Amino acid sequence: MSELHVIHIDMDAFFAAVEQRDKPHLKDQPVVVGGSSQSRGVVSTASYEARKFGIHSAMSIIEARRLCPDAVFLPVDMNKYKKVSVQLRRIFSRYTNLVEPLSIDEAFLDVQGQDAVEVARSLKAAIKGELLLTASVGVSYNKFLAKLGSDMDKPDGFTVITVDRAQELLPSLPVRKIWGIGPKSEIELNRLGLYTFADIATADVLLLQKVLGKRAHEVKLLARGIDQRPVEPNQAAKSFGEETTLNHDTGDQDILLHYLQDFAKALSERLQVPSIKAKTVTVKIKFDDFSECSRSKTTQDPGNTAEYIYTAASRLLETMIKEGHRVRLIGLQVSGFLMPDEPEQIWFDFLH
Ligand code: TTP
Ligand code: MG
Repeated sequence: MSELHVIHIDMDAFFAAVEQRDKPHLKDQPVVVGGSSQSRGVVSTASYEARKFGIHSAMSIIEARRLCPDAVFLPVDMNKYKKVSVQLRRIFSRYTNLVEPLSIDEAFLDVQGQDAVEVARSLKAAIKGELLLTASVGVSYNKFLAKLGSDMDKPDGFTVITVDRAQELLPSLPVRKIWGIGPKSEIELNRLGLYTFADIATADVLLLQKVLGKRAHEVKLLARGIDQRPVEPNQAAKSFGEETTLNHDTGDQDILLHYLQDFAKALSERLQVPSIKAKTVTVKIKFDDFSECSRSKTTQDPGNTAEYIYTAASRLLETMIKEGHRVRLIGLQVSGFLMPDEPEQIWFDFLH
């Protein structure tokens, strides 16, 4: 589908821009926001003025100080940036429900049926008018090209990539601009003589597989500007559960704990792949007289390891066992999800 309907928004120098907004004397100054104001830690981000000195995210603060001793170094004020992120999402939600947040300062919007260019303009204006911040926006007919667009004209950028524009633009772009091609793959592709999107688009898929494995086909399509992935809004919080009816009814707590351990392991794997954390653990039991009992524990400190789930579950089980009753079914459930794209979780990802 070639209709322009996907918008990608990415805030400019997000943490630093929020600081410059809130401390007007820092406007137009090199500002570095980093893990620590002392000489340890790494740069979270740098204002565009500081980037001119070569400072960038993930660089050590020591190196940043060396490059620009006169820059203003500020600690990370995560709670403040999270609040701005929430305000930003409220603005997005005025235009569509189809919002897929990618990180604390970045999201895709699907605005099918509306004038996407008009919506993108209005969004930028709302962000500037209400949050006093600038965003860079890409508008296109799929996610890959919208994201490519938002990155092309930073800061305060506005790029529309139509089918015709994609045909002009894509062939000469370097391979690292393809989604998922990191520095390592870039070097390996270059070694095979593949430097541009055009090279990838016309390369033998078997050759690409040497570097990209299963992704070869998808990358070849991306290089031609083809991307079928839909914008996927946050799923409402759900639950995952495992349960089993025992072969023989039992009152033996060790056997029941063993089941909980297996369930905890399985559930933890399901949570960890998409990097979801759960706040609530629930144990369910059916007794041999068919009576049922279910108890939950909700923590302020969500987790997704087998140990986290099992610890909560085993404590719950202790309170549920009834003297003289055997258990015929046992189940374990996790719910109250914290999705990976929620700001807290994103920050967690940065730290680890
Ligand atoms: P980005 O959008 O990658 O960067 P940015 O908004 O600072 O700058 P740009 O104009 O290039 O988009 O990341 C958003 C925020 O996430 C950034 O302001 C700080 C934080 N962050 C880190 O803490 N560590 C990192 O390594 C990166 C890349 C970002
Ligand atoms: Mg950004």
